[in-house]
Amino acid sequence: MTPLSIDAERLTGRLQELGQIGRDGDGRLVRLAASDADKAGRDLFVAWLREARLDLIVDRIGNIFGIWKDGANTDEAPVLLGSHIDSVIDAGIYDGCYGVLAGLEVIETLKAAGFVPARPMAVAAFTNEEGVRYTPDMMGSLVYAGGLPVEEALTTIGTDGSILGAELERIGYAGPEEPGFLKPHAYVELHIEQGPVLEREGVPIGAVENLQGISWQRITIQGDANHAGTTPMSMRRDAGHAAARVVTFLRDRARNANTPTVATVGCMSFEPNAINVIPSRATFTVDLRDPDEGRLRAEEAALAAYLRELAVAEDVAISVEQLARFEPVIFDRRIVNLVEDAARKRGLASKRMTSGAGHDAQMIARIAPSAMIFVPSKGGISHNPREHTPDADLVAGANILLDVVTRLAAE
Ligand code: HGY
Ligand code: MN
Ligand code: MN
Repeated sequence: MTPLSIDAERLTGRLQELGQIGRDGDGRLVRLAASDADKAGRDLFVAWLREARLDLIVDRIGNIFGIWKDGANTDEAPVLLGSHIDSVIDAGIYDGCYGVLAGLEVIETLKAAGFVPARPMAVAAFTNEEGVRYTPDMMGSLVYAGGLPVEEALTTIGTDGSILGAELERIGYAGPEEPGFLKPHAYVELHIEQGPVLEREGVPIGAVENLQGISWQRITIQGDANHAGTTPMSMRRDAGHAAARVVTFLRDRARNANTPTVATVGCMSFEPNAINVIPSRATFTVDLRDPDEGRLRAEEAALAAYLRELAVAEDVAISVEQLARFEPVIFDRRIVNLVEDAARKRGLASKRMTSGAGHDAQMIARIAPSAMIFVPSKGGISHNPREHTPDADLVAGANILLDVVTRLAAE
């Protein structure tokens, strides 16, 4: 008997359609949390939820839920699918959106096939997974899982000086429901790998068993502005140079460590930012990650020690603000086995792997058995408009999600 399959054209067509929402004047995809572009993407997703005749609920942090109850025992906890539709700057079209639209696709496929689930099913689009405009990342799912009070999250000030709660009100997604209103029986998130492993090994399905720890910091170095031409090198308090030393310290340490540790300085700004003025201030971010909590702590301690030495050596003042800190997460073994089992039954190879990226699943894992399914990323590229996954891989991943969810919904 041919196994049930999702509607490939509908899924890939919607991915392309949503992928056009939130393009800026240069054609870049910039759908930052709670922006007008995010609103437009949310509105399109909500329209598809209504078309699918799902119950629509929005919670106070703007998480959107489409819930399918027909015939199910509504006393039972639902199987939850989902991801996010907010993006980074100049993003690809698959990160997050693939998991949200595949979750909806799975529900629509099961409905059309006359499947009567023993328990309800729901698909969620979580607010502000990327954390680019408001930190921390995975904010909507973190609030949903009880890791951050919603009142505190709503007061978050963005990189543009906006306030998250006011922005959610403005775009019409400050919902009434308390975050955490629905306790999932299980959560499964389908996502592009965003790394090179699956493509390099020619494996179509990743059974994600764990996710690495994340540490985000904002560092401010205060020196002295002075004349670029008249100030001798020995008399400078150059915040720009000190910042550059931190960047090379982090990179050299991570590259030479021979561990999975990764370190990234993604944002940096100088003041007064003038060609002939020695920077008085440098503000930059540090993203440290490692699957091992002990090593991640050691990396944070090494950076702190280096900053203390640097402050003395460069005669500058250095302050640090923690923006996000999440420990590594181990996903639910049973669901990981279901993913491998589903792949085997469809004749697909699968590989157990660690997620290098953060995902909403790491937050929902705090309140329900959770796991993730990866599909290959072309060239391992993501957070980049060249992000791509072939349709055949997108469909294969969605069918594995379909099979896993069918098993979970029937129990
Ligand atoms: O930062 C991350 O790993 C995710 O894309 N928010
Ligand atoms: Mn993502
Ligand atoms: Mn991302």
